[in-house]
Amino acid sequence: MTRHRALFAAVVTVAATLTAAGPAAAGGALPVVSPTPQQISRTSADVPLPSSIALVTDSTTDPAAADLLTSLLHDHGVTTGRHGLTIRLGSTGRDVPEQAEGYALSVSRAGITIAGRDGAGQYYGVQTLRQLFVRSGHGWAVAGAAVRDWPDMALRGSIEGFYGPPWTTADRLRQLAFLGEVKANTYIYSAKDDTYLRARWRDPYPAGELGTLGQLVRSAAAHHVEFTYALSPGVSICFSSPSDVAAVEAKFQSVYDLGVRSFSLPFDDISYTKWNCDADQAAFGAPGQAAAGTAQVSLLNAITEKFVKTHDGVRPLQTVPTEYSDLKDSPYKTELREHLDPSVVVQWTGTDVVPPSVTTDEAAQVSTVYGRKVFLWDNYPVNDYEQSAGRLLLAPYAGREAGLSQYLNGIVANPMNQEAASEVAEFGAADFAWNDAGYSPARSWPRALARLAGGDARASAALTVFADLEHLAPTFGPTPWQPQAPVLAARAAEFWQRWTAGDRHAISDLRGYAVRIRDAAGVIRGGRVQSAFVTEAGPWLDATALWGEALVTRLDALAASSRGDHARASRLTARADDLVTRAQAVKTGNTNRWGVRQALVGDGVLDTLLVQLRERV
Ligand code: GDL
Repeated sequence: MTRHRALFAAVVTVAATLTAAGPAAAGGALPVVSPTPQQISRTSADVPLPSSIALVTDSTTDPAAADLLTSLLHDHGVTTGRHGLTIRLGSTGRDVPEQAEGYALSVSRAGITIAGRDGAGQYYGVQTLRQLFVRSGHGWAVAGAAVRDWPDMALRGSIEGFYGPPWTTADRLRQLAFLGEVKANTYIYSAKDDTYLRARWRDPYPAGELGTLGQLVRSAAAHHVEFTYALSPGVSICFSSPSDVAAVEAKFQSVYDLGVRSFSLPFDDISYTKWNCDADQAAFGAPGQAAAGTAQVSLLNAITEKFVKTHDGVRPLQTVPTEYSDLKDSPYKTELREHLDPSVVVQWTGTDVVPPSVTTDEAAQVSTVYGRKVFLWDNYPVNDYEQSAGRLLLAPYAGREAGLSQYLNGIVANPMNQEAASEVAEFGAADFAWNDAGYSPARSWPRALARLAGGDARASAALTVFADLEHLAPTFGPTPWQPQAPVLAARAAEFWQRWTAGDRHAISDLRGYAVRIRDAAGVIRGGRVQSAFVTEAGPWLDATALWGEALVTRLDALAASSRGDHARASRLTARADDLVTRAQAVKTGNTNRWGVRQALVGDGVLDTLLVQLRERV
């Protein structure tokens, strides 16, 4: 049993409350399920999957859940008919949790039952069943288990809220499917450089754009994801102008007609202490923080009254206040606290735009300041700011305190311009938002990487080596909140300790890891890793191969010089110098706000190690 399996089994034991039978019952440890279920236990041996099963549905069965179940069964060579093992899918059944989106799942020789509190619950029950399939001879079986599960936070997912090239339609479709897979229910469409959302917010969509949006909205629904449409009028709106208020309504109406039922009016990153029209001075007084609060509240409350409450099925309006990254009370926040309709959901990024951590104390304080639970806009793994230039952010989702679900109504991660690479951190964010008490970065991160590797163990190991070199998580200041290359840094420290003590075998141990760095790109490219990730990470993979080869060569030079073969040592040193020059010359594509930069790999650790090794040759 691997270490993380062992840890997981321990959690399962604690969480198991369903039956007297624990994980030790027939069948052994259960497969890992992500997000970590609230309650899961082994109840019987694995149930062999016959070639045909009887799928029992009723009027409560959710169509998206039924579609997912049918395709899951077909993918495992099973046809659905009237005979065979019974699978029931619906919203009726014993043991269904009270919580929205909850579900109960049981697998035994008597049949499989998935009962959801609602349609989403059924869908999530199927997503769990998907992870209980295990190989059995030439066919498949399903692990005998009982699960009762529900999310701790009501809103979970991502906000496409970064600057720079927005995601493509293919990126967004991939993201929506991913969110459904990790039981996340929210995608907020708020790309800063999408001209119809911000710069030209008043302009109606051309037919082609509407068609594409409609496709996204349908795809979101098929994955039980709420497509939240975020219009940012703050750059030019005249708050007191009835025609501008009507323009917001018209824009919302145009996407309501496509099926959108969740809306946001973000006011982040605007100048709020000047008016965009003279009329606002007359309506709200001299510009300033309090006046800005009054003006924004007037729009948010008007849209709540005139649009949200008059349209069937529309969720509470969301907003991002202009002051979104601190805890201090202010005249602006006082306006929001005292006058904003209580139904409006307020977003907050933490104690900074990119905070080093988010604690329950902070979340409790901010809910006092805004007079409501807030919705965390989590600026990780976004990489649109200077400190993140040249980087992929592949470290675990970490630094968020267990217990936040009591104070937040949800978390959305703001991702990178690279969609597939963002799924590593987003996987952790979804896991945390589902079950914050059961969350551990050390358990969740390897699962995120294994998922990206398509279950390919070799590729997963290579991705782990690569992600260590893309581990630095910057803040807006000089100090990162997650360090660069912690595994390589620890290996380098151990190497120097042994080297200084005169242990020459230290070279071959570090060389083994250097070979893994050198070969990681080839293994990732040759394995079952998600192809979009391989494309996005291309420059970083190219650079990693060169840096790895440089490290191998430097270690060979050191070995040669310690044997007294100085001619070979100096040949290898020259070769390593050339590899370093070539590695430093690898540039990112122009796919970020920061444009073309050096593709950074293990910077501060790998380059330092190479310099230190050169000095010893
Ligand atoms: C911000 C912006 C966001 C950007 C992020 C990181 C919020 C609410 N707004 O301030 O669009 O991606 O910083 O640069 O975070």
